[in-house]
Amino acid sequence: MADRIVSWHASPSKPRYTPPPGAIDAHCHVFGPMARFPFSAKAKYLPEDAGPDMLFALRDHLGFSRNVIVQASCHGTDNAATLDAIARSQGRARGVAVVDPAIGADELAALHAGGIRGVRFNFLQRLVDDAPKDRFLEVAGRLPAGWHAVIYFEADILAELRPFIAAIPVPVVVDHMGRPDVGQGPHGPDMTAFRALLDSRPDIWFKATCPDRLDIAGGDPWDAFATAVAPLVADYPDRALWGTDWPHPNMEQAIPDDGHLVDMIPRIAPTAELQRKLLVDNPERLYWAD
Ligand code: 0GY
Repeated sequence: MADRIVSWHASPSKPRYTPPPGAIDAHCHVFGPMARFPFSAKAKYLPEDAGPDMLFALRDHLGFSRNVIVQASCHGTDNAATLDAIARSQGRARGVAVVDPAIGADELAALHAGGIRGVRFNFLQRLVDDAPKDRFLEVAGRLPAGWHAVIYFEADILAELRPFIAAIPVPVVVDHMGRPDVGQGPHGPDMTAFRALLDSRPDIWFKATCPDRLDIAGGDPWDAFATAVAPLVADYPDRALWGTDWPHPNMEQAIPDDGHLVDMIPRIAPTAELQRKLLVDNPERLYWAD
């Protein structure tokens, strides 16, 4: 296998923006440590260790209070590293698991006890070997009460996924807004299609995340991202979440400064009320309801 990848900034700046008390970074991951939590044999990338101590130090440095840790594809369906990080957080982290759809009720209950509140269905071919919609729907019908499905896809397959998304029997959270081309602007074809999806169900949420992935052409300070995403947050203020995406899987080429990512928040959510919804109220409803 190839060398292990470092995809995170060595010394992120201190953001100028101060998040509100209780703020939640609702999209981040942990990698390993590999000696305790080996990566999946099917992993498409092999990262260096980026464990809970690093994550919690970053949380404090950026002025956040809590994390939602999303199981990264490099750990496959073994959620041990994510659960270990949640267990070490002293109640300040919850998580999203990736499961074998054949998972049983006892195992789902154990994940719930460990702080998991959703499952992730990943449709990116560069990250996973297969994405069986029928099996995803079957397990989505058996999730513990209060859970949701997180889906990760790119804009070019949104139309094809619409019947699948319509059939998901629990609330849906879309990672990185389904990766629109933000260069098209707030009312380009990708954002228009995404708004149509949001309008199709009242319980579809989205992560207004990853300017570093979606605005590669523009780059930091990611003006095109701000221009395209601020109207979406304004129009759907009760359904937006925010996260760093640390440790930025696969972002070897243009590793973002996490302090700069935090400084994008007032550009996509310009009022204190919007910021409070984005960073506290909305993720609390999804992850800390019980
Ligand atoms: C992200 C994005 C990516 C990777 C993963 O689970 C993962 O490996 O989510 C990606 O490469 O686009 O949200 O972390």
